[in-house]
Order: sequence, then C-alpha cells, then structure tokens
Amino acid sequence: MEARKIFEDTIAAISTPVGTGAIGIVRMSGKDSLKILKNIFKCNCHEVLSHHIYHGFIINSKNEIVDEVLVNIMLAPKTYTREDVVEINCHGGLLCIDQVLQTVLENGARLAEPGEFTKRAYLNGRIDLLQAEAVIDIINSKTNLAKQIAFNQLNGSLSQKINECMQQILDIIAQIEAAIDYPEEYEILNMKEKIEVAMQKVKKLIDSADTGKIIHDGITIAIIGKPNVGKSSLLNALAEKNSAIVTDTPGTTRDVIHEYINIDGVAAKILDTAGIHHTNDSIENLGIEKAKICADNADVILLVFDASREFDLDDQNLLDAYKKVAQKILFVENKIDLPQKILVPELIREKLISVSAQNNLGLENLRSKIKSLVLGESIFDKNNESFICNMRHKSALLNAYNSLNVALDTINSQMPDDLLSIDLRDAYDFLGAITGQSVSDKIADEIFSKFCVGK
Ligand SMILES: Nc1nc2c(ncn2[C@@H]2O[C@H](COP(=O)(O)OP(=O)(O)OP(=O)(O)O)[C@@H](O)[C@H]2O)c(=O)[nH]1
Ligand SMILES: [Mg+2]
Repeated sequence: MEARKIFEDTIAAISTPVGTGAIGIVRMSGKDSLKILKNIFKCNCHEVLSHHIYHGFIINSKNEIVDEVLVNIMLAPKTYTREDVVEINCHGGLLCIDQVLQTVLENGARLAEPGEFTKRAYLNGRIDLLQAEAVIDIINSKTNLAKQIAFNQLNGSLSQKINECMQQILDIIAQIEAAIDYPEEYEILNMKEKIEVAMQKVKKLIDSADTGKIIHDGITIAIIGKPNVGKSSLLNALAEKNSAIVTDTPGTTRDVIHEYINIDGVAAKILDTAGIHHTNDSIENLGIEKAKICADNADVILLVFDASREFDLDDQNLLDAYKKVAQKILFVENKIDLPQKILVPELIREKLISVSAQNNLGLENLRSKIKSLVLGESIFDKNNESFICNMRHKSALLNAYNSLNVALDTINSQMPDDLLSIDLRDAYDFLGAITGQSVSDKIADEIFSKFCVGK
C-alpha cells in the first residue's frame, strides 16, 4: 500500500443529511484537527486518547457556548482518511450544526469538497478507486442485494480479481523482457495460452456487467394491455398500495403512474399505463401514446389480458405490435378468480402467467418470472460475487480485452516481441485505471465529485 501523504490543510463538513434530526455530525480530517478542537472544545478531560468519546461544549471566539456535544477523537492512521479525524456530534438542528461548522472553519479548517474525505482515504492508500466507488454505491443502494454487492466491492473482492489479471499480464511482460534481453537463457513458453487465460478472466468480468447493471440501476417494468384488463389493479397489488385509480369503466387510467418495488433484491420502477386500443378520444389517445413510449423504453413489459373475457382484436393487435420485442415480454392473464373465457393463441399459451390482482393470486410466481427474465436462472452467492456495475469499469475491461486480443494477433502474425509487450502494457494500464493505479487526476476528481459533501 502507498505511503501516506501529508495534506497541508484540514478539511471539515457536515456529514449528516441536511434537515432536522436528533444529532448532526461535523467531521474534520487533517493534521490540525486536534489543534482546532482544543481551541473550541471545553471539557473536563485533561488528556485525550484516540478512539474515545468526550463530552463537553463547543465555544466560539466570544466565549459563548455554541452547543453541548460529544466528540469522537480518532488519531491517524486507523481512521477513515488515515489522518487525524474528529467528529463532533451536536444537536441535530440546522442552526446548531451550522454554527459548530462555522466555529471549526473560523479556527483554521477548510470546507471539504464533495467526497473529499473518501478521496483522502484513496490518496492515502487506505482504499483503491474501486473501493472508493463502492462507498458511493453503498450510500445509493436501493436494495439489500445492491448493497451486498457494493460491500463486496468495498472489501476488495473485485479489486483482487482485477489485480490477479494485472499480475498475470505483468508476468508475461516480464518473461518477454527477459527473453529480449537474454535470448540465450530465456525462452517464452506458452505465451498464447497465458494471454488467453488472462482474456478469459477479463471476459468473465465483462459478462457480469449486464447483471451488475440490473442489480445496481434496477429495472423498469411497463404494464400494458387493452382497457379494463386490470393493469392498475396489478400495479397496486405488486406495490402493495392503492396508488392507481381502479374502476370498472374502461379508459380509467390516462397518465402514466409509477411505483417502486423490490423484487427479491432487484429494484424496479413499475409503470401503469392507459389501456391501448383503437379510439377517437383525443385525451385517451395521448395516454395511449405515452403507454407505447413506456413499453418501448422498459426493460420488461407485462402484457396483460383479461381471462374473464374473450381474446379479441385489441389483444391480438397488441400481441402483433410487440412480437418483435418478445424477449422482454411476460404474458399475464388476470382475473383468474372469475369464470374463464379467454383462449389465447397457441404461441403464448405455454408462457401465460395466471394471476388475480384483486385476490393477490399468482403474484409470487409473477415476481419470480420477472426476476428470471432479467437475471436468468443463475443463482449466485451474494456474499462472494463480484459484478461490474459501472460503465467506467466495463469500458476499461473492454479496452483491456481488445489490447490482449491485439497481442494475440501480434503473436499469430509473428511480429517482434517488443510489439507484443506494448499491447500487454496497454492492457495492464487499462486494468490499472479501474483500481486507480494508472488513472488520471481528472478522472479521479470526476469520480469524487459525485459524492455528497461530508463523505
Ligand atoms: N374479479 C376480478 N376483478 C378484477 C381483477 N383485477 C381487476 N379487476 C377489476 O377490473 C376492473 C378494471 O380494473 P383496472 O385495474 O382499473 O383495469 P385497467 O386495466 O387499469 O383499466 P384502464 O385503466 O381503464 O385501462 C375493476 O373493476 C377491477 O376491480 C381481478 O383479478 N379479479
Ligand atoms: Mg388503469
């Protein structure tokens, strides 16, 4: 791990969310944290120990009490940033927290930029760039699964996989250089196979990106169907709340209504739409246009039929219209609690998922079908698995894969070994950009700017 850098300035920020709460935390990090604290903190303690909590008062320059606080003192290097860190727990009113922050700033700290605490942890070598990015993902995660995957990344599981690939490439480069320098003593053995092994590892990570994106970003599900089949009822049933108006009048829903649900770890935005059919009602037609756009942009379409009515031309038109995106459609027959009249075309009969939105029947099966449609049947061990959830990582892996491929071509066309070494170095650098070993300051700055202030 990289040696610790000494930053000249001490940074400070409010680390808790904006708004009123029971407590608010002002955090400081840097070499003067303790000195600043001593100027503004009055307590009954004579000496302070690291990783201890002290009770006392924050006092301003006029010797007035700003707030009664608890202070956590954490001395370097075993801290978030690897610098001296002080956290002042004050009363959670906006005014208290703000005045404590102002007092800290007046005594020599500088207001931290977004993500600057985590950036220092990175620059001080405590975490790599992948782990720093995992911190953002943990904060933003919407489901337990997304959080677990981000925790795995924070614990270094993905970094380890990238580092293994890098090490493998480095070994090949070392062999080539030795063979170039000492051609009599060194012979390059199984070069192609070794590159192929590295490529497979990189490919496996690239392949995880689709799943990673779903876990990380979630999915959008559009419910479509002709009027009155129970689309709004299905939204309400899946969301377990009465969001959309349900009536027995066809054409009830005009606008798009959305809810967020969690399908066994996959965050989903679910959209209820206007019933699609032929109509001259201009307002209804506006809704129908919106419904079609929703379906086009969705990851999953639930095409709903009414099992208690005959399969008619409106149903058939929908089936025809969405045939071309059949891979993202689940066919759902609703109202199975009523006497059945529907006879769907043979083509989709086997695939039909039967539910009763009104009676909560078949919903578990529907959820699991949605999940397998987006994630496949793969069962993964969420405590261990690494997924590529981030476009930056994916494009770096693709670049590394391409460079390795070029290296293979170089071997196949029997070009000189030093050319090979250039391709391999490129691949190595692309992978290094993921963990931050070979990343420009500009990209690192861009990553940290996505953080909230105080993290
Ligand atoms: N028996 C029964 N009735 C249902 C079921 N689901 C919906 N309904 C009824 O069917 C009617 C239409 O339901 P909605 O959910 O409003 O249907 P919709 O598809 O959203 O209709 P539009 O918005 O008009 O396109 C209402 O009277 C519901 O109570 C069900 O599973 N069983
Ligand atoms: Mg509706």
